[in-house]
Amino acid sequence: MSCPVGHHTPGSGDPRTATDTVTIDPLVRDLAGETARLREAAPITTIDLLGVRAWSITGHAEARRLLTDARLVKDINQWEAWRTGAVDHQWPLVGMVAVDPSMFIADGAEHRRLRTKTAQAITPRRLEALRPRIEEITAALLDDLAEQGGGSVPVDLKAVFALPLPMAVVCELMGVSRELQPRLHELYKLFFSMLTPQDERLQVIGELDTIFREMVREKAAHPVDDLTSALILADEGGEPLTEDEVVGNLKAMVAAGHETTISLILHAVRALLNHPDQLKLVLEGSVGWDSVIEETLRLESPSTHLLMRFATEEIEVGDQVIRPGDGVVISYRAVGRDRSQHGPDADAFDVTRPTPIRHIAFGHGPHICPGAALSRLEASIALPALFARFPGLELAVPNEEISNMPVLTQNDLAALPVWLARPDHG
Ligand code: PLO
Repeated sequence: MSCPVGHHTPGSGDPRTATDTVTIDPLVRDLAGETARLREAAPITTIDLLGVRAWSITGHAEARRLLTDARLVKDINQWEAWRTGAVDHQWPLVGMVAVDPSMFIADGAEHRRLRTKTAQAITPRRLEALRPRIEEITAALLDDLAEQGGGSVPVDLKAVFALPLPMAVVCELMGVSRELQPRLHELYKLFFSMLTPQDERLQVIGELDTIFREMVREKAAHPVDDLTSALILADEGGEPLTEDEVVGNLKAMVAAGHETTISLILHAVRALLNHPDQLKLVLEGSVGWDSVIEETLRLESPSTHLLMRFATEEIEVGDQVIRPGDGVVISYRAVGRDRSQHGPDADAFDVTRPTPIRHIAFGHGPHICPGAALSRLEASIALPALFARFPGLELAVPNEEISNMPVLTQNDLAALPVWLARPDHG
């Protein structure tokens, strides 16, 4: 489908008239090629997102600068294409930008009001209390893996390990019941997939709303010890969140909390299995798991393209001018491979890079990922436990056969088939 954006005055910096636009493939059939094209156009280029033009920021320094620039906002009403109706609910990516009020789309003081309580609940210090529970969930999933892949069959590490782990953790944190988790995953899969017909996606969005709204009402009546209940309860002095805002934050947390960490875990495992020399350094202890995690985040940012911010004023970036009303996407996968930031070998996986690896895969500025520490904690428990339990882990398909999901915004693998121990190796 396409949503033509018409009738605009041409100009060299107009995202709707530039000629060197990179078309983003919704089915992600050649991510390497696409990232390379974007990076060649660094630090900024125009992109075509299913018929809609926007700016894509691909330079590390420029992304950092723009992410703290108050002239770029999250308020969709600042988007000219939205105001004019050129983009509407028929656009397959609408669910990424026109969402409930939540910290994800708020600006300024309103943003702080929506975000503070959640952010404070998941600081590195507060998260230490969660560590034993994450270890327990991990151990149980490793048992499931052994059961399913113990014989002479390969097992999909995504379905049995990388997916249920972050899903269980974020759901426990927010107080989402265990029974709901498989359905939620189904719904989010349909939500993100660009193969889902748009009318079905809108139904999915409706069902997610029903599920979360019921949950919030139930917890408002009977608050328990979870983050959703904490968000409902009024703070002394502070302005309480409305039901819509709690629902919005809850949706954002569950979506971001499971979708992204799956990607981190799978890309780390895949990279290590493709680089046995580096895996050896890690298992010997000469390189830390934190280096594996940070290098994976840099090279394979779970967020390929983050939609979207809108310009309220003219903003110069490189030799381009972003105009008021334009949409701006941060293309994090390209940003992580910016050679002026990471050197000529920016495309290589290398856990021995000097630390800290200064990537911005978790964003930067006021919207920097509030769950970053949780994600790092999950990966730092899951990865060593997996390799300790299955030292013979191997990819069960050639690397080139591992494909991405048809998800435009997320760097999400379709599956990661592995041998826990290859039968012929004993
Ligand atoms: C998912 C749909 C929700 O209704 C709103 C929402 C909030 C946070 C977004 C998330 C959506 C999609 C995945 C995002 C997440 C924030 C971080 C995460 C973009 C749109 C990333 C980085 O991929």
